[in-house]
Amino acid sequence: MERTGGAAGRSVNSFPTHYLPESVRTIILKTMAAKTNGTKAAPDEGAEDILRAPLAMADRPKRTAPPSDGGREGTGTAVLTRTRTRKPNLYRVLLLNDDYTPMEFVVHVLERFFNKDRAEATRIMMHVHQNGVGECGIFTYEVAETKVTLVMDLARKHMHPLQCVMEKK
Ligand code: TYC
Repeated sequence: MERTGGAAGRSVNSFPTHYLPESVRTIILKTMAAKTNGTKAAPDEGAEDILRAPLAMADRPKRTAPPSDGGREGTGTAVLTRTRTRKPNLYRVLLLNDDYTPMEFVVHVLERFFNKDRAEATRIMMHVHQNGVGECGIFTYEVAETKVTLVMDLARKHMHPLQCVMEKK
């Protein structure tokens, strides 16, 4: 009796890999071909490679829906996939000391744009005043860039020479 979903009589190409990234498909098909013709896949071509696959895999666009011929039944071959997530690059936002920006303005900047309370803002301002540079916070690229722009725009509007910069962590 013919069982649907069985491997018997099915070609390698009937395995539903159309929704997988090219790199995964290649590995699965190589593995299945090796099983079908009785040879062993080379160590660097086997399914384990999916687990060691470069991050580029995750960057490929993922297919959301199979084509209209529908998903075919499985062939008994396990499919190993792993999606990797990347930690975002982080940036320190720094204030630089100068001789002219009023201390109260720097405290205000720290409260307004970096959500510091008065005590913490004063501590950071004094640290910058005494050491030349100090950290306001750590953010992803776009957030850090926005904060630098907001600080610099407000400083220029009030004609203070305050400098705010970001540096990659
Ligand atoms: N040094 C400034 C003053 O004496 C105060 C100041 C602190 C300026 C921190 C900039 O980032 C700064 N008025």
